[in-house]
Amino acid sequence: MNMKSKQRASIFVLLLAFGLCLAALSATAQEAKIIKITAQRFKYTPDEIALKKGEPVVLEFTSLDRLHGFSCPDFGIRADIAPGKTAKVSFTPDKTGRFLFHCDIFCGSGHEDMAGVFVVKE
Ligand SMILES: [Cu+2]
Repeated sequence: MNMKSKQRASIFVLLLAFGLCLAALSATAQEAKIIKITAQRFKYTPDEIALKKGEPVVLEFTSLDRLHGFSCPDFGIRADIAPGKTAKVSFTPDKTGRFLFHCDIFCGSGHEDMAGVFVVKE
């Protein structure tokens, strides 16, 4: 090997090592689980959602009719769910139990019944 090809070879090895490090890093970062939820007068589907304590999730809300809200005071999270848009809410449950969520934007008679529950287990 001449000088130039030696240099090229060492650059190649460096890039390869760098790439392997990046791959290892992204594999260890915990992937957030995506949960799709639809909102419509006057329910969420699904309305009971099983979660694991410490496991990050992304809730992806879409509305099938009009503007709704999502609020879960126990985890301090909320969102507007507007038709034609996806509302994303990221969180990691840090406690176990049953935690209610509800619609916090008045959407008609029946609005008070628009609710669901997170069931968080160890
Ligand atoms: Cu509502």
